[in-house]
Amino acid sequence: MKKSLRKLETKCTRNGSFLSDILSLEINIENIKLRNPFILASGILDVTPSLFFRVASSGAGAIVTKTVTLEERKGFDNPVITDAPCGLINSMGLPNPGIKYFVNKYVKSIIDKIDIPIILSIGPSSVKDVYEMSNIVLDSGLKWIEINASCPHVKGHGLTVLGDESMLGEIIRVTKKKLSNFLIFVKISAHITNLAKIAETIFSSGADGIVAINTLRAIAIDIWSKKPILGGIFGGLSGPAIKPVALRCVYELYQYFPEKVIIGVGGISSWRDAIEFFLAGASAIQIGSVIAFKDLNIFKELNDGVIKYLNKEGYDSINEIIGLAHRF
Ligand code: RRO
Repeated sequence: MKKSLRKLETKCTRNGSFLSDILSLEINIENIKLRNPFILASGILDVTPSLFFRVASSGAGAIVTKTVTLEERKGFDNPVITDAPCGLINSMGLPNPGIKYFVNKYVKSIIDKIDIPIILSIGPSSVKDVYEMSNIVLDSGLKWIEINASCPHVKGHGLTVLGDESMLGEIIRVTKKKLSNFLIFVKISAHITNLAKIAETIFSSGADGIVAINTLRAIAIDIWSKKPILGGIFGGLSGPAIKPVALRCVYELYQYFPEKVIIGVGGISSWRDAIEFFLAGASAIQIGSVIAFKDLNIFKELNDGVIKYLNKEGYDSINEIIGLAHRF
C-alpha cells in the first residue's frame, strides 16, 4: 500500500560524490500503477473518448470519468455554471447518457488503447442501482470505481447517499462483493460533521480509499433580475476558494486513518498546493477547475514542480513526504 516506484538517475558531482535525482513520480495505488499522482477529477473534459486521449497526452496520471447514473439524465436547465470569487459554481445536474451507453460506447472502445487508468465515477441513488451498475461494469475492462457520494445539488444522489450511513455502507459492500477485483473509492463531501465516523463506515464496508472533497453547496444571485443565476438554483463551489477546506479534510482523514489511501481534490492549482496535500496525507490528488484557467498544461507544471521540490529538499520519492505535516 502507498508504495511508490521511482526511477533514479545517478550523477557524479564535482567532488566525486553521487547525487540521485528523481525523474519520475510513478506510484502504486494498491495494485494499480500510475505514472504520476495527478488525476483528472470527475466532471472535467471527461465525457468522450477523444477528450480522454487529449488528457492522457497532456501528462495526467489517470482519468476519472463524468459521474454516470443507472438511467440517462438530462441535467439542469441553463445556465449551469457561473463565476465566483476564486472559483466557479456549477449546477450541471448530473447530465449523462446512462451507464450502459457510457461504458459500451465510450469506455470499451478505448480502455485497451489508452496508457493511463480510467476510473469510472458512478452516482447510485440506491443499493439496487449499484447492483445493476456493477453488472454492467463487470466485463468492461475497467478496474477502478469511484462512488460519488457527495454531489451537493442533485436530490437522491451524492449527499443524500452520504447522509444515510446504512445505505452508504450497503452500497459499498455490494459494489465490493460484485466487483471484487476492482479498487473501490468513495468521494465524500465536507458537508458533514462526523468525518471520522463516516470514514470508518466507508473503510469497514470494504472501500479501498476515500476521495476528499466534492464541491461545496453554493448559490449565486443576479441583483438585477433578483433571482438565483443557475438553472438548478443551487450549485457546487469549486476552485481555490475551497482548497483550505479540502486540505483540512485530507489532514483529518490521515489523522484518523494513516494507513488508508486518501486522494485529495479541491482547488489545487499549483505544484505548491499539491505539495500541501501530500504533506497533509494525500497519496494522490485530483485536478479540476484549474483546467478552466490554465488548460491541460497544468499536468506538466505539477509534475515538473513536484519533482524539482523533492530533489531540492533531498527526498527520494513522493512517499517520503506523505503525511509529514503530522509530525509534531
Ligand atoms: O453534475 C453535477 O452537477 C455535479 C456533480 Br455529479 C458532482 O459530483 N459535483 C458537482 O459539483 N457537480
